[in-house]
Amino acid sequence: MNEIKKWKHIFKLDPAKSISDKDLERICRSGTDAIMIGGTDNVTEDNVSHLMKKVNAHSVPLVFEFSNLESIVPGFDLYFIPTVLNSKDVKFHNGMLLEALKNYGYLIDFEEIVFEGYVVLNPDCKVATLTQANTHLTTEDIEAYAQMINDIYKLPVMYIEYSGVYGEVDMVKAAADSLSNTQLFYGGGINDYKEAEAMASVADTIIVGNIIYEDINKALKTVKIKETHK
Ligand code: 1GP
Repeated sequence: MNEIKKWKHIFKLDPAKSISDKDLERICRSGTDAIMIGGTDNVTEDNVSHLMKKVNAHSVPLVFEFSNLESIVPGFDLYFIPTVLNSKDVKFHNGMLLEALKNYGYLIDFEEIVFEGYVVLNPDCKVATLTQANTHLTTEDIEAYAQMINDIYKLPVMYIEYSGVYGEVDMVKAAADSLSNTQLFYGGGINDYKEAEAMASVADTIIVGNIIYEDINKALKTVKIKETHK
C-alpha cells in the first residue's frame, strides 16, 4: 500500500459511463499514477468487471473505490473504502463496511484495503445528496476533520470531494496544513492543466474524473503536473 504515497495524479473512471477503446487506451498510457474505478449511480458488478478487464490489459495500477456491496469484483490492485465523515447517515460512515465485512470479511486481504476519510463539500453533487452530507463547513471544520483523520482515526487518506465543481483552494490548504501522516486527495472540477496545477500544489494527489468524458485532450494535459510535483 505504500506505493500510493507516491501518487500525484489519478484518473477516476465511472463504470456507468461509456468510453471508447481508443480514449481508454490514451488514459491508461497517459503516465497517470493510477486508474480508479468508482461512481455513485448505476455501479454494477457487470459494468465494473467489464471496465476492469479493459484497463487490466494495460500496465497502469488499477484500484476500485467501493460504493455498494453488489459491485465488488476481485482483480484490482487495491480497494479504496470511503467513510464520509460529514454524512448524517451512519450507513456512509461504517454501515456498508459492516455489511461488506459480514458478507466478505473472510475473503478480504486487508493489505489491499485503503480506508479514506471523505469530506464532501459540493452541496449539489450526487454523493452529497446520497450521503446527506453537511457541506456547509468552515475552514475550522476542515481543520478539525483533518485532525480527526490524521491524529485520531489515523487513516491513510483524506479525500476532499468537490465532485463536479472546482473547489476552494483555501479549504484544501486548511486540510493540507493540518495533516502530517495522512495523504491528501483532492477531487472535483479539474478541467485543465492550470486547475490541476493549482490543486496539485496544495494536495498530495489530485483526482481527475468528469473531464475525461467531456474533453479527453484537456484531461490528458492534467497529467503534466507530475513533472512539477515529483
Ligand atoms: C469525483 O473527485 C472525483 O469523485 C473527480 O471529480 O469528476 O469533478 O473531476 P470530477
